[in-house]
Amino acid sequence: MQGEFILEIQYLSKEKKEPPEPQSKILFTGLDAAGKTSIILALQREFSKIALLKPTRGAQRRIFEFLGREIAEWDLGGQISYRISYLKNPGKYFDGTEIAIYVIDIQNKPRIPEAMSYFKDVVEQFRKLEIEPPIYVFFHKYDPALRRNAMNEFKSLEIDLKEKLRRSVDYKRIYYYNTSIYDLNSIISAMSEILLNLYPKAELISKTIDEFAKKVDSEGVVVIDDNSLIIGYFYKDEETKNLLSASTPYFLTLNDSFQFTQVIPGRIEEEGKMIVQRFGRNFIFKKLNIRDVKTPYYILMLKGDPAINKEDFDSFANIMTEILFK
Ligand SMILES: Nc1nc2c(ncn2[C@@H]2O[C@H](COP(=O)(O)OP(=O)(O)OP(=O)(O)O)[C@@H](O)[C@H]2O)c(=O)[nH]1
Ligand SMILES: [Mg+2]
Repeated sequence: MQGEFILEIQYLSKEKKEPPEPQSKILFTGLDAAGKTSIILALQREFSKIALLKPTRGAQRRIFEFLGREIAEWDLGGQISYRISYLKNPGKYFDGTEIAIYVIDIQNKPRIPEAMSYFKDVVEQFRKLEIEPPIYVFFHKYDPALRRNAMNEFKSLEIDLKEKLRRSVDYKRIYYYNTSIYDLNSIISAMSEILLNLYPKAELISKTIDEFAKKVDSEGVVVIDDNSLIIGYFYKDEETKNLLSASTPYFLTLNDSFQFTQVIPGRIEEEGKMIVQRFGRNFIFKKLNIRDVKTPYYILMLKGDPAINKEDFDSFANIMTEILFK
């Protein structure tokens, strides 16, 4: 009994010595119907919810983990009455923002002046609070059909908007992304890049993945978490990059659908491995066995030979565990 008690104390004091990483606040803001909640749901692959979306009421918060760090995601409903209340109480809504994502519906041209004006208001709040988080402007609803059919028109709108935004505020760190929920990769790569910037170990992860790819003779490797966020990758060339980034969200979705499927009792399956053969190569999708984590990580790789040596794979998973959680 006594032994157990001591163990518990040691456990507690160990916990105390290593406090969890502080929370990072990431703020989604912009006008109503810009697509903020849809972007968040698309990353969670909650597609059925997107179709039924109602305007967000006030500030909705969600906490999720990215590489062991807690991220507090604030989705600020953009209807005018809410916007007024946020601006009246900036300390409550804007303070502590580490990353701001400002979403603009690029298809709704009549509302662009209103979107620019609220952008200025948001920047003004940061200034008042004496914080200077990077602002990522998403030119959203930049749908694939639009890119195909009205490329020139939207390119010039984009250039014009960037120029106007730049001139409207005196603010250093503003970056731009074109996004659409119909091009999931646009959202995944934007959000992954943004969040990886917060993470000092990103480079080490990248190196580890490079080495693993070489060892197992793979043309490309992507490691993804359960929020569809890419935590590291290696691509041999641009073509591999395009092939892997376009297919990543579909492997995740397919994997989701299998999780709800009843498996025949007694049949053992190999850790959810999926192999798709195309273009004379193999896309291999597999769960990564990272110890002691609540949410799963996955790996998608492109290889000529579909076999992977189990030891290489396990040793990669072990190194990743060391980097991520030690
Ligand atoms: N065409 C297109 N429509 C989109 C896209 N993203 C979202 N939408 C649609 O835009 C509408 C508004 O999306 P929401 O995500 O509710 O917008 P919001 O910014 O959260 O709005 P508030 O909660 O009121 O602030 C929905 O009907 C979505 O289906 C996109 O990339 N392309
Ligand atoms: Mg919303």
